Amino acid sequence: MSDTIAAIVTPAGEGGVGLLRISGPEALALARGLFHPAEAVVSFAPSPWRVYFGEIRDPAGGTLVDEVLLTFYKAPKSFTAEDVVEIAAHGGMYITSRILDLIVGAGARLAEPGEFTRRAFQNGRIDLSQAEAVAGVIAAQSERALMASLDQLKGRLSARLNDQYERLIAVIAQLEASIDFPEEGLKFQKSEALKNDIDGVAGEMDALIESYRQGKIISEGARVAIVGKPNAGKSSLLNALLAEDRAIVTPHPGTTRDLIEERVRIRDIHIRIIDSAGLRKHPEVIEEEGIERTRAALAGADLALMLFDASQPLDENDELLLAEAAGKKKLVVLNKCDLPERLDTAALLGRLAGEEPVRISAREQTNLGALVDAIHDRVLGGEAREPLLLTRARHREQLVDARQALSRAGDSLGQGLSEEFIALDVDAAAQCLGRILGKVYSEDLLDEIFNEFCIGK
Ligand SMILES: Nc1nc2c(ncn2[C@@H]2O[C@H](COP(=O)(O)OP(=O)(O)OP(=O)(O)O)[C@@H](O)[C@H]2O)c(=O)[nH]1
Ligand SMILES: [Mg+2]
Repeated sequence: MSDTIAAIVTPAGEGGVGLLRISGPEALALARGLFHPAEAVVSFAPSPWRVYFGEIRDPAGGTLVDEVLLTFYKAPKSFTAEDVVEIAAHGGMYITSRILDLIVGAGARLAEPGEFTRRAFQNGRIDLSQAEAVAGVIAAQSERALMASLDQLKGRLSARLNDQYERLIAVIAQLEASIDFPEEGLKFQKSEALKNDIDGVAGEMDALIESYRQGKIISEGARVAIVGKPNAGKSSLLNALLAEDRAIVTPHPGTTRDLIEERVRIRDIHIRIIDSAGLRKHPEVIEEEGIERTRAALAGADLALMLFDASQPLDENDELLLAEAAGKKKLVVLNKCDLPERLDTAALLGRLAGEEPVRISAREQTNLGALVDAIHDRVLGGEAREPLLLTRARHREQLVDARQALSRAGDSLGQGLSEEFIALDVDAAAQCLGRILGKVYSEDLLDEIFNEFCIGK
């Protein structure tokens, strides 16, 4: 039997409305001690899911605290699947905390971060991936991020994972049937069918795992580092993208010495864009530290904007850039296209096989639209083949483990190893799916997940 918890669920501060939530077996009894409906009744017995207007009064002395609206949600049709009372008061810090004090004084306990959602999970109203999606929905900063989390909250991801789970359980059942009747063994046909079942699930898992890259960028944003030799126009480009004079621009190479990080929004993606010190083969002492920071920024970036000065021939500093950015996901940008071209672009592109450059002038702000489109496409890396997006590292980790277990199972099957052996790996994969969905969980894991939540959620 759980106790009754309460919290202010709207953010701290002043606003039109401040909402308090009470959840647990005593929710209604507690509220009845404090709430006095406007329509005189002998004993207040609210119908569930209806809104009542009235007053909160301090039971000790009967002083008026606020005029409020009260709603009673009867279990199990409530956020937590327990009895819930919500009180909409005026949104003031003093008023809401005063009402919360009264509720606690009447016997409720202060809710911990995420505890309402945790109860919704523990009472079986939602599974664990749906509970996590609540945090994603609240944190969403764009339409796509919201859609990805709503898909999870509405159970589309759960439905898919549950389906995979059931299919793996069916495979295990077949394997066990063979274990029980060893004289028959795993007939060739049956083994082929099992292999197909396992491969089918594994293929779906691959697509989901792959979707995490996009899901993460959509929900958390991407880091884009502008890198190039001194004077290539990196700071000018940062300023052009921000549409403000953020970074100092001078004709002297070596102007920027430290990292400058700013946020821009490119369509529906949040980007942290980083301007850096120019890469120079023979830096002055004071530049060395800056170049080290450029390297660090490059290492941590999801995309390197490789900036070349098209009005100058390729030099040793450009060579350094080519070496430093090798193996990075990149977008090649040719700057200063307002000046006569002196860069041998054909030779350069020959060394950057497959890269499609964008020609701009950061100073004249030409072709920035095409650059922005290219950044967007490159960061997202094309349309995902999977419409559902994974957005949580925890889900991805479990799927990767599940996928590996299925590979082992497939190999064992191919080698004709014993059914017990194969079943063990298929079971391990199913357990991973179970951990995403919360079929299996530890209190520690729940603590970790719900501590990320705010109080009142
Ligand atoms: N003509 C022309 N000049 C540009 C363009 N972009 C930048 N410049 C000029 O190039 C010089 C260097 O520009 P910055 O933006 O400071 O270059 P940077 O890459 O940040 O240089 P460092 O910080 O020293 O590494 C300045 O005089 C700019 O006005 C451009 O598109 N066309
Ligand atoms: Mg600069």
